[in-house]
Amino acid sequence: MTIAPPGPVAGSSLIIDDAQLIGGDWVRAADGRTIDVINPATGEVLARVPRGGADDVEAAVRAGEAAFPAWRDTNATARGALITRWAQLIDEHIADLDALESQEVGRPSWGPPPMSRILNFIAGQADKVQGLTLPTYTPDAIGLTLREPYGVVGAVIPWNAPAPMFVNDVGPAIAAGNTIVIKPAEDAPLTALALAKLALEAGIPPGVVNVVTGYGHEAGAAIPAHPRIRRMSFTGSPDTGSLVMAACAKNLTPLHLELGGKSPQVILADADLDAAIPAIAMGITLNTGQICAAGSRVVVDRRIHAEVVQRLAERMSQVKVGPWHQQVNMGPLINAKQQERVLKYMQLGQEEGADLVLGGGRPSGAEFERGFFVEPTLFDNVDPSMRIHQEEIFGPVLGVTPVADADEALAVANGTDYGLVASVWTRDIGRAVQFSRGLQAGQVAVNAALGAGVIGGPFGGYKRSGFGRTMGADAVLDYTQVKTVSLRGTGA
Ligand code: TXE
Repeated sequence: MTIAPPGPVAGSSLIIDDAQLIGGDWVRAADGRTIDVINPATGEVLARVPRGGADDVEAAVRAGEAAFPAWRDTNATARGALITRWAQLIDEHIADLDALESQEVGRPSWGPPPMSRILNFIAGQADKVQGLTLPTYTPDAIGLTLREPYGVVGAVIPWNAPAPMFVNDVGPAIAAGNTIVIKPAEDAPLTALALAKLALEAGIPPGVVNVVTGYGHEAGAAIPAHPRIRRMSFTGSPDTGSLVMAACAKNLTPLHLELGGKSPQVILADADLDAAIPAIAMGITLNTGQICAAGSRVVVDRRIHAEVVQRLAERMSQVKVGPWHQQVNMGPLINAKQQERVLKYMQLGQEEGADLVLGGGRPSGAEFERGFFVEPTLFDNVDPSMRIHQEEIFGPVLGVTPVADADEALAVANGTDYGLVASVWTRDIGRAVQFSRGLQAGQVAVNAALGAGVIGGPFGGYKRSGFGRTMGADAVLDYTQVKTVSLRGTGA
Protein backbone atom coordinates (compact mmCIF):
# COMPACT_ATOMS: atom_id res chain seq x y z
CA MET A 1 0.00 0.00 0.00
CA THR A 2 2.46 2.60 -1.16
CA ILE A 3 1.02 6.02 -1.77
CA ALA A 4 2.96 8.51 -3.84
CA PRO A 5 4.07 11.76 -2.21
CA PRO A 6 2.64 14.92 -3.73
CA GLY A 7 4.51 17.58 -5.66
CA PRO A 8 5.44 20.99 -4.25
CA VAL A 9 2.76 23.57 -3.47
CA ALA A 10 4.91 26.68 -3.36
CA GLY A 11 3.77 29.09 -6.03
CA SER A 12 0.49 27.27 -6.69
CA SER A 13 -1.41 29.44 -9.14
CA LEU A 14 -4.59 28.51 -7.32
CA ILE A 15 -3.82 30.32 -4.07
CA ILE A 16 -4.19 34.05 -3.55
CA ASP A 17 -2.48 35.41 -0.44
CA ASP A 18 -4.77 36.42 2.44
CA ALA A 19 -7.98 36.34 0.43
CA GLN A 20 -11.43 34.84 0.80
CA LEU A 21 -14.11 34.87 -1.88
CA ILE A 22 -17.15 37.09 -1.36
CA GLY A 23 -19.36 38.10 -4.27
CA GLY A 24 -16.71 37.17 -6.81
CA ASP A 25 -14.08 39.38 -5.14
CA TRP A 26 -10.99 38.16 -3.32
CA VAL A 27 -11.08 40.11 -0.08
CA ARG A 28 -9.35 40.29 3.30
CA ALA A 29 -11.22 39.83 6.58
CA ALA A 30 -13.32 42.87 7.52
CA ASP A 31 -10.97 43.53 10.44
CA GLY A 32 -7.82 42.51 8.55
CA ARG A 33 -6.86 39.61 10.80
CA THR A 34 -5.26 36.47 9.36
CA ILE A 35 -4.60 32.80 10.15
CA ASP A 36 -1.44 30.92 9.16
CA VAL A 37 -2.09 27.56 7.50
CA ILE A 38 0.65 25.09 8.29
CA ASN A 39 1.71 21.75 6.93
CA PRO A 40 1.22 19.47 9.95
CA ALA A 41 4.00 17.16 8.77
CA THR A 42 6.68 19.82 8.77
CA GLY A 43 5.40 22.85 10.64
CA GLU A 44 6.06 24.93 7.50
CA VAL A 45 3.65 27.84 6.90
CA LEU A 46 1.90 27.14 3.59
CA ALA A 47 -0.18 30.29 3.27
CA ARG A 48 -2.15 32.97 5.10
CA VAL A 49 -5.91 33.19 4.98
CA PRO A 50 -8.31 35.80 6.36
CA ARG A 51 -9.63 35.29 9.87
CA GLY A 52 -13.21 36.04 8.91
CA GLY A 53 -16.01 36.74 11.38
CA ALA A 54 -19.66 37.76 11.55
CA ASP A 55 -19.12 40.84 9.35
CA ASP A 56 -17.59 38.73 6.62
CA VAL A 57 -20.44 36.23 6.86
CA GLU A 58 -22.92 39.11 6.60
CA ALA A 59 -21.16 40.36 3.45
CA ALA A 60 -21.17 36.85 2.01
CA VAL A 61 -24.89 36.36 2.73
CA ARG A 62 -25.64 39.67 1.00
CA ALA A 63 -23.56 38.60 -1.99
CA GLY A 64 -25.39 35.28 -2.08
CA GLU A 65 -28.74 37.07 -1.94
CA ALA A 66 -27.74 39.40 -4.78
CA ALA A 67 -26.68 36.48 -6.98
CA PHE A 68 -29.62 34.24 -6.11
CA PRO A 69 -32.46 35.40 -8.41
CA ALA A 70 -30.41 35.18 -11.61
CA TRP A 71 -28.88 31.86 -10.62
CA ARG A 72 -32.24 30.39 -9.64
CA ASP A 73 -33.65 31.52 -13.00
CA THR A 74 -30.74 30.18 -15.05
CA ASN A 75 -32.14 27.13 -16.78
CA ALA A 76 -31.17 23.93 -15.04
CA THR A 77 -29.34 22.46 -18.04
CA ALA A 78 -27.15 25.55 -18.21
CA ARG A 79 -26.46 25.32 -14.47
CA GLY A 80 -25.44 21.69 -14.95
CA ALA A 81 -23.19 22.62 -17.88
CA LEU A 82 -21.36 25.18 -15.75
CA ILE A 83 -20.81 22.58 -13.04
CA THR A 84 -19.47 20.19 -15.71
CA ARG A 85 -17.08 22.92 -16.87
CA TRP A 86 -15.99 23.35 -13.26
CA ALA A 87 -15.28 19.61 -13.07
CA GLN A 88 -13.19 19.86 -16.26
CA LEU A 89 -11.09 22.68 -14.83
CA ILE A 90 -10.61 20.65 -11.67
CA ASP A 91 -9.28 17.78 -13.77
CA GLU A 92 -6.92 20.14 -15.57
CA HIS A 93 -5.51 21.28 -12.20
CA ILE A 94 -5.73 17.97 -10.41
CA ALA A 95 -2.01 17.63 -9.66
CA ASP A 96 -1.95 21.08 -8.07
CA LEU A 97 -5.12 20.39 -6.07
CA ASP A 98 -3.80 17.03 -4.95
CA ALA A 99 -0.56 18.62 -3.78
CA LEU A 100 -2.43 21.38 -2.00
CA GLU A 101 -4.79 19.06 -0.17
CA SER A 102 -2.02 16.63 0.74
CA GLN A 103 0.07 19.39 2.22
CA GLU A 104 -2.58 21.20 4.19
CA VAL A 105 -3.68 17.86 5.65
CA GLY A 106 -0.02 16.81 5.90
CA ARG A 107 -0.41 13.42 4.34
CA PRO A 108 1.03 11.56 1.38
CA SER A 109 -1.11 11.79 -1.72
CA TRP A 110 -3.73 9.06 -1.94
CA GLY A 111 -4.13 9.60 -5.65
CA PRO A 112 -6.17 12.20 -7.50
CA PRO A 113 -9.04 13.28 -5.25
CA PRO A 114 -12.53 12.54 -6.59
CA MET A 115 -13.98 16.04 -6.98
CA SER A 116 -14.67 15.95 -10.71
CA ARG A 117 -16.32 12.53 -10.39
CA ILE A 118 -18.62 13.89 -7.70
CA LEU A 119 -19.40 17.06 -9.64
CA ASN A 120 -20.04 15.30 -12.94
CA PHE A 121 -22.64 13.12 -11.24
CA ILE A 122 -24.24 16.14 -9.59
CA ALA A 123 -24.15 18.20 -12.80
CA GLY A 124 -26.21 15.49 -14.47
CA GLN A 125 -28.82 15.79 -11.73
CA ALA A 126 -29.30 19.55 -12.13
CA ASP A 127 -31.99 19.24 -14.80
CA LYS A 128 -33.51 16.04 -13.40
CA VAL A 129 -35.11 17.87 -10.48
CA GLN A 130 -38.78 17.28 -11.17
CA GLY A 131 -42.12 17.76 -9.50
CA LEU A 132 -45.37 15.84 -9.74
CA THR A 133 -48.69 16.35 -11.43
CA LEU A 134 -51.48 15.78 -8.95
CA PRO A 135 -55.13 14.81 -9.32
CA THR A 136 -57.67 17.59 -8.68
CA TYR A 137 -61.20 17.53 -7.28
CA THR A 138 -62.64 19.23 -10.35
CA PRO A 139 -61.67 19.03 -14.03
CA ASP A 140 -61.07 22.77 -14.45
CA ALA A 141 -57.91 22.68 -12.36
CA ILE A 142 -54.40 21.29 -12.56
CA GLY A 143 -52.30 20.39 -9.56
CA LEU A 144 -48.54 20.14 -9.54
CA THR A 145 -45.47 20.47 -7.37
CA LEU A 146 -42.41 22.61 -7.99
CA ARG A 147 -39.07 21.93 -6.37
CA GLU A 148 -37.45 25.26 -5.69
CA PRO A 149 -34.10 26.25 -4.18
CA TYR A 150 -34.01 27.69 -0.67
CA GLY A 151 -31.99 30.83 -1.40
CA VAL A 152 -28.66 31.37 0.39
CA VAL A 153 -27.59 28.17 2.13
CA GLY A 154 -24.73 27.74 4.60
CA ALA A 155 -22.13 25.04 5.13
CA VAL A 156 -19.29 24.37 7.55
CA ILE A 157 -16.84 21.63 6.62
CA PRO A 158 -13.91 19.92 8.40
CA TRP A 159 -10.24 19.48 7.56
CA ASN A 160 -9.82 15.76 7.00
CA ALA A 161 -10.77 15.64 3.30
CA PRO A 162 -11.37 19.30 2.54
CA ALA A 163 -11.62 19.07 -1.25
CA PRO A 164 -14.27 16.33 -1.57
CA MET A 165 -16.17 17.86 1.37
CA PHE A 166 -16.27 21.20 -0.43
CA VAL A 167 -17.79 19.84 -3.62
CA ASN A 168 -20.12 17.51 -1.70
CA ASP A 169 -21.88 20.55 -0.27
CA VAL A 170 -21.37 23.17 -2.95
CA GLY A 171 -22.20 20.88 -5.92
CA PRO A 172 -25.73 19.85 -4.92
CA ALA A 173 -26.54 23.25 -3.41
CA ILE A 174 -25.80 25.20 -6.58
CA ALA A 175 -27.10 22.48 -8.91
CA ALA A 176 -30.49 23.02 -7.29
CA GLY A 177 -30.24 26.79 -7.85
CA ASN A 178 -29.16 27.94 -4.39
CA THR A 179 -26.23 30.20 -3.64
CA ILE A 180 -23.90 29.23 -0.81
CA VAL A 181 -21.75 30.62 1.98
CA ILE A 182 -19.25 27.97 3.05
CA LYS A 183 -16.56 27.97 5.73
CA PRO A 184 -13.71 25.49 5.39
CA ALA A 185 -11.80 24.40 8.49
CA GLU A 186 -9.14 26.78 9.76
CA ASP A 187 -6.57 23.95 9.54
CA ALA A 188 -7.19 23.18 5.86
CA PRO A 189 -8.88 26.00 3.90
CA LEU A 190 -6.61 26.08 0.85
CA THR A 191 -8.19 23.51 -1.44
CA ALA A 192 -11.61 25.02 -0.76
CA LEU A 193 -10.33 28.41 -1.90
CA ALA A 194 -8.63 26.85 -4.91
CA LEU A 195 -11.82 25.03 -5.89
CA ALA A 196 -13.84 28.23 -5.52
CA LYS A 197 -11.36 30.02 -7.81
CA LEU A 198 -11.89 27.33 -10.44
CA ALA A 199 -15.68 27.64 -10.04
CA LEU A 200 -15.39 31.33 -10.92
CA GLU A 201 -13.13 30.55 -13.86
CA ALA A 202 -15.66 27.99 -15.06
CA GLY A 203 -18.23 30.78 -15.37
CA ILE A 204 -20.27 30.11 -12.25
CA PRO A 205 -21.39 33.68 -11.55
CA PRO A 206 -19.90 35.81 -8.76
CA GLY A 207 -21.81 35.46 -5.51
CA VAL A 208 -23.07 31.94 -6.21
CA VAL A 209 -20.16 30.39 -4.29
CA ASN A 210 -18.84 32.44 -1.34
CA VAL A 211 -16.04 31.15 0.87
CA VAL A 212 -15.45 32.76 4.27
CA THR A 213 -12.34 31.48 6.03
CA GLY A 214 -11.79 31.62 9.77
CA TYR A 215 -12.20 29.87 13.08
CA GLY A 216 -15.20 27.79 14.03
CA HIS A 217 -16.30 29.89 16.99
CA GLU A 218 -16.11 33.06 14.85
CA ALA A 219 -16.91 32.69 11.14
CA GLY A 220 -18.26 29.14 11.65
CA ALA A 221 -20.70 30.06 14.39
CA ALA A 222 -21.86 33.14 12.46
CA ILE A 223 -23.26 31.07 9.57
CA PRO A 224 -25.96 29.03 11.37
CA ALA A 225 -26.61 32.07 13.58
CA HIS A 226 -27.45 34.16 10.53
CA PRO A 227 -31.22 34.52 10.23
CA ARG A 228 -31.19 34.69 6.42
CA ILE A 229 -29.32 31.42 5.91
CA ARG A 230 -32.18 29.28 4.62
CA ARG A 231 -30.66 25.83 4.98
CA MET A 232 -27.56 24.65 6.82
CA SER A 233 -25.13 21.79 6.39
CA PHE A 234 -22.47 20.81 8.90
CA THR A 235 -19.79 18.11 8.88
CA GLY A 236 -17.64 17.69 11.98
CA SER A 237 -17.78 16.57 15.60
CA PRO A 238 -21.00 15.75 17.46
CA ASP A 239 -20.28 18.47 20.05
CA THR A 240 -19.96 21.18 17.44
CA GLY A 241 -22.87 19.67 15.48
CA SER A 242 -24.98 20.11 18.56
CA LEU A 243 -24.02 23.81 18.79
CA VAL A 244 -24.84 24.28 15.11
CA MET A 245 -28.17 22.53 15.63
CA ALA A 246 -29.00 24.80 18.57
CA ALA A 247 -28.26 27.87 16.42
CA CYS A 248 -30.42 26.45 13.64
CA ALA A 249 -33.19 25.71 16.15
CA LYS A 250 -33.18 29.35 17.17
CA ASN A 251 -33.69 30.47 13.58
CA LEU A 252 -35.79 27.42 12.58
CA THR A 253 -33.27 26.69 9.83
CA PRO A 254 -33.41 23.22 8.25
CA LEU A 255 -30.18 21.32 8.85
CA HIS A 256 -28.12 18.42 7.57
CA LEU A 257 -25.52 16.92 9.94
CA GLU A 258 -22.64 14.52 9.24
CA LEU A 259 -20.92 13.73 12.52
CA GLY A 260 -18.49 10.89 12.14
CA GLY A 261 -18.58 7.28 13.18
CA LYS A 262 -17.20 4.24 14.92
CA SER A 263 -17.58 1.92 11.99
CA PRO A 264 -17.52 -1.84 12.64
CA GLN A 265 -15.76 -4.37 10.44
CA VAL A 266 -17.46 -7.69 11.15
CA ILE A 267 -15.30 -10.67 10.21
CA LEU A 268 -17.27 -13.92 10.18
CA ALA A 269 -15.61 -17.32 10.41
CA ASP A 270 -15.83 -17.97 6.65
CA ALA A 271 -14.35 -14.61 5.61
CA ASP A 272 -11.70 -14.30 2.92
CA LEU A 273 -8.91 -13.01 5.15
CA ASP A 274 -6.56 -12.41 2.24
CA ALA A 275 -9.01 -9.74 1.09
CA ALA A 276 -10.13 -8.53 4.51
CA ILE A 277 -6.83 -7.93 6.30
CA PRO A 278 -5.18 -5.50 3.84
CA ALA A 279 -8.42 -3.62 3.28
CA ILE A 280 -9.08 -3.21 7.01
CA ALA A 281 -5.48 -2.16 7.74
CA MET A 282 -5.67 0.36 4.90
CA GLY A 283 -9.11 1.58 6.06
CA ILE A 284 -7.82 2.58 9.50
CA THR A 285 -4.44 4.02 8.47
CA LEU A 286 -5.46 5.90 5.31
CA ASN A 287 -5.41 9.63 6.09
CA THR A 288 -4.03 8.60 9.51
CA GLY A 289 -7.45 7.30 10.49
CA GLN A 290 -8.99 10.74 10.06
CA ILE A 291 -11.89 9.54 7.96
CA CYS A 292 -15.43 9.60 9.27
CA ALA A 293 -16.03 6.20 7.63
CA ALA A 294 -12.82 4.60 8.99
CA GLY A 295 -13.45 1.04 10.17
CA SER A 296 -12.15 1.48 13.70
CA ARG A 297 -13.71 -1.62 15.30
CA VAL A 298 -13.06 -5.21 14.23
CA VAL A 299 -15.70 -7.62 15.51
CA VAL A 300 -14.42 -11.11 14.81
CA ASP A 301 -15.58 -14.70 15.30
CA ARG A 302 -13.55 -16.29 18.09
CA ARG A 303 -12.59 -19.23 15.87
CA ILE A 304 -10.41 -17.03 13.66
CA HIS A 305 -9.64 -14.34 16.23
CA ALA A 306 -5.98 -15.21 16.89
CA GLU A 307 -5.15 -15.41 13.19
CA VAL A 308 -6.90 -12.12 12.45
CA VAL A 309 -5.03 -10.26 15.19
CA GLN A 310 -1.69 -11.68 14.15
CA ARG A 311 -2.26 -10.82 10.48
CA LEU A 312 -3.59 -7.33 11.23
CA ALA A 313 -0.55 -6.61 13.40
CA GLU A 314 1.75 -7.83 10.65
CA ARG A 315 0.03 -5.69 8.05
CA MET A 316 -0.23 -2.56 10.17
CA SER A 317 3.41 -2.80 11.21
CA GLN A 318 4.34 -2.46 7.52
CA VAL A 319 2.69 0.97 7.33
CA LYS A 320 5.47 3.48 6.85
CA VAL A 321 4.90 6.68 8.81
CA GLY A 322 6.53 9.98 7.96
CA PRO A 323 6.40 13.49 6.53
CA TRP A 324 4.56 13.85 3.27
CA HIS A 325 7.64 14.36 1.10
CA GLN A 326 9.04 10.94 1.93
CA GLN A 327 7.80 7.70 0.39
CA VAL A 328 5.34 6.91 3.17
CA ASN A 329 1.88 5.45 3.65
CA MET A 330 0.77 7.51 6.61
CA GLY A 331 1.36 11.15 7.57
CA PRO A 332 0.77 13.00 10.84
CA LEU A 333 -2.51 14.02 12.45
CA ILE A 334 -3.84 17.45 11.56
CA ASN A 335 -2.78 19.42 14.65
CA ALA A 336 -1.48 19.27 18.20
CA LYS A 337 -4.99 19.04 19.66
CA GLN A 338 -5.83 15.96 17.62
CA GLN A 339 -2.46 14.39 18.44
CA GLU A 340 -3.04 14.90 22.14
CA ARG A 341 -6.55 13.48 21.83
CA VAL A 342 -5.41 10.35 19.98
CA LEU A 343 -2.48 9.77 22.37
CA LYS A 344 -4.92 10.02 25.28
CA TYR A 345 -7.11 7.34 23.76
CA MET A 346 -4.04 5.13 23.25
CA GLN A 347 -3.30 5.52 26.95
CA LEU A 348 -6.93 5.05 27.91
CA GLY A 349 -7.17 1.76 26.01
CA GLN A 350 -4.37 0.36 28.16
CA GLU A 351 -5.92 1.69 31.36
CA GLU A 352 -9.26 0.16 30.41
CA GLY A 353 -7.57 -3.22 30.12
CA ALA A 354 -7.43 -3.82 26.37
CA ASP A 355 -4.30 -5.63 25.13
CA LEU A 356 -1.96 -3.34 23.21
CA VAL A 357 -0.61 -5.36 20.29
CA LEU A 358 1.03 -2.65 18.19
CA GLY A 359 1.96 1.03 18.46
CA GLY A 360 0.38 3.01 21.25
CA GLY A 361 2.33 6.26 21.09
CA ARG A 362 4.46 8.61 19.03
CA PRO A 363 7.03 7.16 16.66
CA SER A 364 10.60 7.95 17.64
CA GLY A 365 13.20 9.56 15.40
CA ALA A 366 14.33 13.00 14.36
CA GLU A 367 11.98 13.18 11.37
CA PHE A 368 8.97 12.95 13.71
CA GLU A 369 9.95 15.81 15.97
CA ARG A 370 8.13 18.59 14.13
CA GLY A 371 4.95 16.92 12.91
CA PHE A 372 1.95 15.56 14.84
CA PHE A 373 2.78 11.90 14.31
CA VAL A 374 1.35 8.84 16.05
CA GLU A 375 1.91 5.14 15.46
CA PRO A 376 -0.54 2.77 13.78
CA THR A 377 -2.06 1.16 16.85
CA LEU A 378 -3.83 -2.16 17.40
CA PHE A 379 -5.70 -3.17 20.55
CA ASP A 380 -6.99 -6.69 21.14
CA ASN A 381 -9.68 -7.99 23.50
CA VAL A 382 -11.51 -4.69 23.51
CA ASP A 383 -14.67 -5.00 25.56
CA PRO A 384 -17.76 -3.30 24.08
CA SER A 385 -18.14 -1.29 27.29
CA MET A 386 -14.74 0.39 26.84
CA ARG A 387 -14.57 3.98 25.72
CA ILE A 388 -12.08 3.08 22.97
CA HIS A 389 -14.86 0.89 21.55
CA GLN A 390 -17.58 3.50 21.91
CA GLU A 391 -15.97 6.84 21.07
CA GLU A 392 -14.62 8.16 17.79
CA ILE A 393 -10.84 8.48 18.13
CA PHE A 394 -10.17 9.86 14.63
CA GLY A 395 -6.71 8.39 14.45
CA PRO A 396 -5.06 5.14 13.29
CA VAL A 397 -6.33 3.13 16.25
CA LEU A 398 -8.02 -0.21 15.61
CA GLY A 399 -9.72 -2.28 18.32
CA VAL A 400 -10.50 -5.99 18.00
CA THR A 401 -13.44 -7.56 19.85
CA PRO A 402 -13.88 -11.34 19.68
CA VAL A 403 -17.45 -12.73 19.66
CA ALA A 404 -19.02 -16.19 19.79
CA ASP A 405 -21.16 -16.11 16.67
CA ALA A 406 -22.84 -13.99 14.01
CA ASP A 407 -25.72 -12.93 16.25
CA GLU A 408 -23.39 -11.58 18.91
CA ALA A 409 -21.33 -9.94 16.15
CA LEU A 410 -24.37 -8.05 14.91
CA ALA A 411 -25.30 -6.93 18.42
CA VAL A 412 -21.75 -5.72 19.15
CA ALA A 413 -21.48 -4.02 15.74
CA ASN A 414 -24.70 -2.10 16.46
CA GLY A 415 -23.82 -1.39 20.09
CA THR A 416 -22.57 2.19 19.79
CA ASP A 417 -24.30 5.53 19.36
CA TYR A 418 -22.79 5.93 15.91
CA GLY A 419 -24.12 4.52 12.64
CA LEU A 420 -22.23 5.87 9.64
CA VAL A 421 -20.68 2.93 7.80
CA ALA A 422 -20.43 -0.79 8.59
CA SER A 423 -18.80 -3.71 6.81
CA VAL A 424 -19.21 -7.44 6.98
CA TRP A 425 -16.71 -9.95 5.63
CA THR A 426 -18.26 -13.30 4.69
CA ARG A 427 -18.68 -15.70 1.77
CA ASP A 428 -22.17 -16.68 2.94
CA ILE A 429 -24.83 -14.83 0.95
CA GLY A 430 -27.44 -15.47 3.63
CA ARG A 431 -25.26 -13.79 6.27
CA ALA A 432 -24.48 -10.97 3.85
CA VAL A 433 -28.20 -10.29 3.48
CA GLN A 434 -28.80 -10.60 7.25
CA PHE A 435 -26.05 -8.06 8.02
CA SER A 436 -26.96 -5.74 5.16
CA ARG A 437 -30.41 -5.45 6.66
CA GLY A 438 -29.43 -5.67 10.30
CA LEU A 439 -26.49 -3.26 10.54
CA GLN A 440 -27.54 0.15 11.78
CA ALA A 441 -25.57 2.34 9.39
CA GLY A 442 -26.19 4.68 6.49
CA GLN A 443 -23.86 2.61 4.31
CA VAL A 444 -23.16 -1.11 4.54
CA ALA A 445 -20.33 -2.75 2.61
CA VAL A 446 -20.00 -6.49 2.11
CA ASN A 447 -16.40 -7.62 1.64
CA ALA A 448 -15.09 -4.07 1.35
CA ALA A 449 -13.72 -1.78 4.08
CA LEU A 450 -14.71 1.68 2.91
CA GLY A 451 -17.52 0.84 0.52
CA ALA A 452 -17.20 -0.72 -2.90
CA GLY A 453 -17.38 2.45 -4.98
CA VAL A 454 -21.10 2.60 -5.75
CA ILE A 455 -21.81 5.49 -8.13
CA GLY A 456 -24.35 7.91 -6.73
CA GLY A 457 -24.67 6.16 -3.37
CA PRO A 458 -26.13 8.50 -0.74
CA PHE A 459 -23.79 9.00 2.22
CA GLY A 460 -24.83 9.84 5.76
CA GLY A 461 -25.55 8.51 9.20
CA TYR A 462 -27.96 6.62 11.38
CA LYS A 463 -28.22 7.50 15.07
CA ARG A 464 -25.64 10.02 16.36
CA SER A 465 -23.72 9.97 13.08
CA GLY A 466 -26.19 12.56 11.85
CA PHE A 467 -29.05 12.93 9.45
CA GLY A 468 -29.49 13.92 5.83
CA ARG A 469 -27.42 12.54 2.96
CA THR A 470 -24.62 13.89 0.82
CA MET A 471 -23.96 12.44 -2.62
CA GLY A 472 -26.47 10.75 -4.85
CA ALA A 473 -29.46 12.26 -6.59
CA ASP A 474 -31.20 12.89 -3.26
CA ALA A 475 -28.45 15.31 -2.29
CA VAL A 476 -29.72 17.74 -4.94
CA LEU A 477 -33.37 17.18 -3.93
CA ASP A 478 -32.37 17.89 -0.33
CA TYR A 479 -31.37 21.37 -1.42
CA THR A 480 -34.88 22.07 -2.71
CA GLN A 481 -38.19 22.81 -1.03
CA VAL A 482 -41.53 21.68 -2.44
CA LYS A 483 -44.27 24.03 -3.49
CA THR A 484 -47.75 22.77 -4.40
CA VAL A 485 -49.35 24.80 -7.18
CA SER A 486 -53.02 24.57 -8.10
CA LEU A 487 -54.06 26.19 -11.36
CA ARG A 488 -57.63 26.98 -12.11
CA GLY A 489 -58.67 28.47 -15.45
CA THR A 490 -61.19 31.30 -15.39
CA GLY A 491 -64.04 31.91 -17.80
CA ALA A 492 -63.60 28.73 -19.82
O1 TXE B 1 -14.06 19.27 14.97
P1 TXE B 1 -15.08 20.48 14.83
P2 TXE B 1 -12.53 19.23 15.41
C1 TXE B 1 -14.61 14.60 14.81
C2 TXE B 1 -13.42 13.72 15.12
C3 TXE B 1 -12.43 14.69 15.68
C4 TXE B 1 -13.34 15.63 16.45
C5 TXE B 1 -12.79 17.00 16.75
O2 TXE B 1 -13.80 12.78 16.08
O3 TXE B 1 -11.53 14.06 16.55
O4 TXE B 1 -14.47 15.76 15.60
O5 TXE B 1 -12.34 17.64 15.57
C6 TXE B 1 -16.03 24.31 12.67
N1 TXE B 1 -19.86 26.76 15.06
N2 TXE B 1 -14.63 14.99 13.41
O6 TXE B 1 -12.32 19.87 16.73
O7 TXE B 1 -14.89 21.44 15.94
C7 TXE B 1 -14.53 24.20 12.54
O8 TXE B 1 -13.96 25.48 12.30
C8 TXE B 1 -19.73 26.45 13.76
C9 TXE B 1 -15.37 14.12 12.54
O9 TXE B 1 -11.72 19.74 14.31
O10 TXE B 1 -16.42 19.87 14.69
C10 TXE B 1 -14.42 23.25 11.35
O11 TXE B 1 -14.63 23.98 10.14
N3 TXE B 1 -18.65 25.79 13.28
C11 TXE B 1 -15.59 14.76 11.24
C12 TXE B 1 -15.59 22.29 11.58
O12 TXE B 1 -16.48 22.98 12.46
C13 TXE B 1 -17.68 25.43 14.15
C14 TXE B 1 -14.52 15.56 10.67
C15 TXE B 1 -15.21 20.96 12.24
O13 TXE B 1 -14.63 21.21 13.48
C16 TXE B 1 -17.78 25.72 15.52
C17 TXE B 1 -13.86 16.39 11.67
C18 TXE B 1 -18.93 26.42 15.97
N4 TXE B 1 -19.11 26.73 17.25
C19 TXE B 1 -13.89 16.05 12.98
N5 TXE B 1 -16.69 25.22 16.14
C20 TXE B 1 -16.32 13.96 10.23
N6 TXE B 1 -17.62 13.82 10.41
O14 TXE B 1 -15.77 13.52 9.25
C21 TXE B 1 -15.93 24.64 15.20
N7 TXE B 1 -16.52 24.77 13.98
